[in-house]
Amino acid sequence: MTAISLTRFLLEAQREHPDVMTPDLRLLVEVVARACKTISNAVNKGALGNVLGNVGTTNVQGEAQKKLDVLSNEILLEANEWGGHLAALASEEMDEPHPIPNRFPKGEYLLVFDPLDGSSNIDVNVSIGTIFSVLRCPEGVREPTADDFLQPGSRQVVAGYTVYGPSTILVLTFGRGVACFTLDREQGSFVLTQRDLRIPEDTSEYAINASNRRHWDPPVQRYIAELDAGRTGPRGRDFNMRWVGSMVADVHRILTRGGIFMYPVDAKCRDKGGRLRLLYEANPMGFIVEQAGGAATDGRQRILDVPPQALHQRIGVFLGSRNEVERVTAYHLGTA
Ligand code: AHM
Ligand code: MG
Repeated sequence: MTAISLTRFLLEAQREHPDVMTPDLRLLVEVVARACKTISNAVNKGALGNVLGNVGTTNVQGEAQKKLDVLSNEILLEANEWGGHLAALASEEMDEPHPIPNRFPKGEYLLVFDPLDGSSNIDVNVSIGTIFSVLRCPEGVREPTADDFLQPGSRQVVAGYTVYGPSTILVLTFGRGVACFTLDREQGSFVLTQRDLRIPEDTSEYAINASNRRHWDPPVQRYIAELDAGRTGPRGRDFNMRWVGSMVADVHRILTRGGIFMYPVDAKCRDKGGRLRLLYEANPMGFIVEQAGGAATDGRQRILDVPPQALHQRIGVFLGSRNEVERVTAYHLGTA
């Protein structure tokens, strides 16, 4: 069978779904994928590329920036500035949106990303990745500001993530299911390796940072206690726990074999609104998970329906296998 490259996949998508996959959107995805190949190469070189360690600065969230965080951000900015497909970019690593320089044409899309997710895993050779989300620039807006990015996740036109792991993979949705591509390093191109990823509705695997247990709210305490009680508890079966600490890797496991991923708002992070960010973590992952048949809530409502108030807003996250996400959401709502 002939291998289907990302380029071919996108061209075919453009023919089949011209209403969504416009030529500019196709170019945008290709440019992001190309930038991710460059990031993948830098990650792969590791200590040999002198890319490990901190730069000595903090980002808008007050987190220490790693060399690879900053480098990945620059790679994505430079790749996306000149193509004419974007109106502006925003990133976890920048306080404010990055305008397209005046010397370049502007397009109708907004790109928002976490250039390198799983920062705490960079220096220890554990999987990390890039998360991105594409929105339409509001009509008539020539100089987008942060406010123009504040659109609910249901308005995303594309979402994707990469995992720089044993192999580099790219997972993508444009609202017509989820496809997975694997980087063929010899050819230098992403090759389609799975169409229509589906998350099983039921699962016996969960992911949560259990060191926060003492900070959890009662609905999360109850849900996890029931899972941990195993076969002799109310759930009547044993559950297994996995926590990579890189959302991209934890979500990819769930896309592959099911599971539920949780980062609830708890007493430790309540003043910040949560741990994970809405626009470039929860929304793109929520879109992908829903497109694969799973569910994504903040504990009470669908993540994609939450109207953002700020570019770097945080939110509680419960996503993955539908029946488990619905159960823990019902515990929060008091309906179960
Ligand atoms: P980052 O974008 O700065 O890397 O932070 C997000 C990451 C997620 O990938 C992961 O799920 C979470 O932070 C891990 O948090 P913890 O440190 O509680 O394990
Ligand atoms: Mg992140």
